[in-house]
Amino acid sequence: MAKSALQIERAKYRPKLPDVIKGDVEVLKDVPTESIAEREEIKKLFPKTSGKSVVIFRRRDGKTEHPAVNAGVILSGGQAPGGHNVIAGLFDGIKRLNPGSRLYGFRMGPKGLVEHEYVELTAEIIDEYRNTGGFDVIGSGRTKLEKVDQFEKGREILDLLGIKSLVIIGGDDSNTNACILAEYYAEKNYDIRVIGCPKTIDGDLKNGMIETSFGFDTACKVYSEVIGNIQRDCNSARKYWHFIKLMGRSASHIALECALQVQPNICLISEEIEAKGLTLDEVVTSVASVVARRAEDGNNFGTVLIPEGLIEFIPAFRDLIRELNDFLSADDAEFKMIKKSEQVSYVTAKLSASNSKLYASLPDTVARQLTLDRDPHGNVQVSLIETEKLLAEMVAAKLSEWKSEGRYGGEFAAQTHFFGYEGRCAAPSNYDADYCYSLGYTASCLIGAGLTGYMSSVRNTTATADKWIAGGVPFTMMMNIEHRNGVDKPVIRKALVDLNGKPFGAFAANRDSWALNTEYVYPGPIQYFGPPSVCDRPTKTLLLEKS
Ligand code: FBP
Repeated sequence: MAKSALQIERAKYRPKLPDVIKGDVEVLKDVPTESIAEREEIKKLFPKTSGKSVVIFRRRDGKTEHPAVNAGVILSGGQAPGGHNVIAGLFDGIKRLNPGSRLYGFRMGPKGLVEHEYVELTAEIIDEYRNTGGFDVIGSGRTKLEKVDQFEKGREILDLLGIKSLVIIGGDDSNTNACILAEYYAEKNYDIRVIGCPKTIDGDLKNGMIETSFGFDTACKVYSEVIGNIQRDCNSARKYWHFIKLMGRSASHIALECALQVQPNICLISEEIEAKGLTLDEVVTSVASVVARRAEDGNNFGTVLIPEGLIEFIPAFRDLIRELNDFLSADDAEFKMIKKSEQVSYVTAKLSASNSKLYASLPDTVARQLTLDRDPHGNVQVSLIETEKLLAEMVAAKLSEWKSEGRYGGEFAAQTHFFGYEGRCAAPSNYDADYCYSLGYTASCLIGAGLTGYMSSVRNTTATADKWIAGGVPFTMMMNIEHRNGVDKPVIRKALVDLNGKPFGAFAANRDSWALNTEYVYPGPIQYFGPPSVCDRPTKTLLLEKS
């Protein structure tokens, strides 16, 4: 396989590990935990896996004999930089437990487990993928593991391969399913344990025990580099407003982190828009007002960052989406029979009066995008909704209205962008390379300790890697009950942007100045070689949260 010069050098990088897991470990257990909400319901639903303690590993001198283990690994959901290093850390970790240990990768996500598609991951394969982006070593997929027959099909292959521990690398939904699987196998007394790893560029799988999900660091750095380049272009040509939508699904963490890195003129934060109960027209008016004020200074250019999930946070849209979700999950077959050209009017007629009015008022493209297939977890695929175009068009319309009233005298030309796939498979930054390798290695320690129902947890990551804390958090501790796909379900709670948190606070304190003055920062590309102050720097979000 041909390789770039950077790939060749980067393959030699040795990810840093926390000191505590460099040798043999002993397990320290804290007090029993409870779920974050709906405690009684969660306890009833997960009698075997709830109530466990948080565990922390401490270094133990000497070498304990450990039998060889066979482990399985699955990459689940969207790609995130560093996944290969999680697998490499897991591989090295189980080999350290016993060189006779073996690792099997299930292909193309949870589907590989159910359909018995797998590969043994040998040292040769692992070495090919160290420190690389992507999930291509085994592929990923969004099959939802939720049915007993899937669990049983999984058990067949796990038994056949002698696999006693399965590691599922995924986001909140995939780890929720990992919890359900762990509970099922424990309840059935099968000799199979399930461990999770926090993955997603969205940054929304975090809490007191999980500092960040892997991939967030690299993806934000890639987007910030490109936004910085656009800002330089825009400050050079001085003729375009760039509307930039950023991946991240519901939460605005990516948009906020990029804003902290590049200091754009505007960054919309969905969680704030929801808290203020703003309408779409109010959002458009706020953007148009900044455009108009900058035009007064002769600055007919600027940047607007838009979180992918914005539309779901505008209260009227949220109600509409909720009704659409329930309606589509109940009447999907009937809906699919309707001719494409008639779908919008069909849906309009089915909705309640207020939702129907809003739906009918939308441009046809956006109305259609709102009814596209949900993902297997019942979420709207927000990446398919072109909010950046919708906003750019609506701001243009508002400005021409103001122009005709003599309230605006500038020039407005918009460019739209959507950044998501550009960053999801980037070569991991040092932070992600180290964090991921440590998460995988920690997962091997959880396997060595015979634990199930835990997510691998590496903390204190703003310190140097030798001081990181490694351990495990019970899945159930992060759970609550939410309304999904028309029913109430136990799920790991998504972390949205905290409007009282320091990252949002730092943004809010500066945004008025960034709006009017041109204070762009140009972060430049990720650096893999050079001073640690540049190469090992975590995200601004994490630094502020830990400050
Ligand atoms: P995960 O939550 O599975 O990590 O996915 C992240 C993500 O990149 C979101 O930001 C985005 O909305 C979604 O995946 C897009 O997924 P797909 O490419 O499968 O449509």
